[in-house]
Amino acid sequence: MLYRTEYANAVGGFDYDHAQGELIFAPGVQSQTVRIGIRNDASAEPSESFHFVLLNPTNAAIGTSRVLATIVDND
Ligand SMILES: [Ca+2]
Ligand SMILES: [Ca+2]
Repeated sequence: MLYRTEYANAVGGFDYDHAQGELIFAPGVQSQTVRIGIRNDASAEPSESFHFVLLNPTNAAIGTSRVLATIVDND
């Protein structure tokens, strides 16, 4: 299946590294890890969020295809 990040109020390429790709699950494998880079800045701001989206499963069903990831401000 494919994955990608989508903007919410955080901006890909500015607040985090936009990511997309393909996940291939071997038989019996139920989880994988995708690392999304977070970009630091010096602005005091509200927490910012982006979506992590799964799509186009083949021979499988997706339970939850979209989740919201929140970047907690550190300034
Ligand atoms: Ca920011
Ligand atoms: Ca900040």
